[in-house]
Amino acid sequence: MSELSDHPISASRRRFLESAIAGGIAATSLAGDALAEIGKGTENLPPKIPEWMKTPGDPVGSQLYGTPSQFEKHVVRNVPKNAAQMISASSRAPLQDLDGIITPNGVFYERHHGGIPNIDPEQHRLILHGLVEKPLIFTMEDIRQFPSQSRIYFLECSGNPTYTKPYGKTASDLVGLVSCAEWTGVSLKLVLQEAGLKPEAKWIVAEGADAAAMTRSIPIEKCLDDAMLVYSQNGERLRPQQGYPLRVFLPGFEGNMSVKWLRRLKVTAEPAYSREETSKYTDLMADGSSREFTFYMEAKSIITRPSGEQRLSAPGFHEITGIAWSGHGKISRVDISVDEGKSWQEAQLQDPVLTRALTRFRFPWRWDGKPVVIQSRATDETGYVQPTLAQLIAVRGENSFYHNNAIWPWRIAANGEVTNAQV
Ligand SMILES: Nc1nc2c(c(=O)[nH]1)N[C@H]1C(S)=C(S)[C@@H](COP(=O)(O)O)O[C@H]1N2
Ligand SMILES: [Mo]
Repeated sequence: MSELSDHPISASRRRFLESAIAGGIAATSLAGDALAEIGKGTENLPPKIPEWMKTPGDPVGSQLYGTPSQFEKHVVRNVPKNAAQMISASSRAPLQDLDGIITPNGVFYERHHGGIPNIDPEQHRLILHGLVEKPLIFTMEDIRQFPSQSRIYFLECSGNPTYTKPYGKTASDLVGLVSCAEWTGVSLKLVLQEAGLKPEAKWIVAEGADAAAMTRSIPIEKCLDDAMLVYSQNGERLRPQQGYPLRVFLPGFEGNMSVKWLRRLKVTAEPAYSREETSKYTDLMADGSSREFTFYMEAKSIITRPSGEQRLSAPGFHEITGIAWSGHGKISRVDISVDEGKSWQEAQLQDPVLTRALTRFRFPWRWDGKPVVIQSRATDETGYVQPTLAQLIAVRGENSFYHNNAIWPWRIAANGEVTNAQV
């Protein structure tokens, strides 16, 4: 309660919260002989002393690089079943098991087109050439000599989820190709100033040092705005999966453009029209034209708890919580519906609400035990409102593959089981 009451909330909202929670939490009362009852049949429950209190635990440093408790083994990346495609495939973050807005590095989503290269940073170089006054080649040490900056941003694949059915069962199946971290590196603008851009410079073609040599063209405006060259993630060096030792990071743009294992930046007058911006990462519209260079990830949200394959233990108080984000800036509000979208109520946004980062939302709710459909709808600071799947298809047709930012409803059955309500 103290966390909720730290926020400036209206008296009527406070009354709602208190009545929603009062008597609704599924804890066992300690009145009467309950304590003696609890301890029956096990050595570890009150009033007995649990076994882990009777001898000292493992020594300090018994794990030189810490890992989660053995009881959290299920909180891992969500990997597709088809092992044959693992070289060009993706794994998803276990969104339904995570709290807050930062994705731990070990479960950050992955998308690789040619596997994960094993790069020795001593032997890695970044070449900057093309329409520049002074072509340059950098070692990792050179890159780290620039003034650094740290920023919290989400990264999302534009195929999250694709338009293609089936849509999957859990929050991770659906939109697990999004994660959020604190990124440290250098402003790309600063590095470009070192080389000096020629007046004709309009695009920068970034190339990865992976077996796919993945290549994307970035408009110069973005390169001179908030684009970064990143070498650290959540305080430690990038993981190999995330582009060690160096990647481009383009806040709010589709994940594909944040080229990992970055080896080359070529300044050009035209885009490269590489595979990843023609054959892939464009969308066929209903009239036969193609939407290309769909840079921005539009506002989106998902309820992560309760969500697919979870189960509400009993009627009573439940917090509805999830994440919202927008490539255009900050999330300004998230609304929740608990009646199949007929009416909406505003959720609380957890501080900090950062630009182009995940934002955590919370909504206190009392479940009456009847079947219900719950869903969240994000609005960003530009006023853009997250659409329903039907609204999205009405605008974009059925041939699209990327940029599905539809509202995602969950159905809760009378027995508490949560399933994907979007058939
Ligand atoms: N060199 C290179 N960069 C790449 C890719 C790749 O396969 N090779 N995949 C892209 C795609 S499609 C996405 S969504 C993001 C995924 O970044 P992550 O694996 O760190 O989550 O990286 C992008 N950068
Ligand atoms: Mo992607």
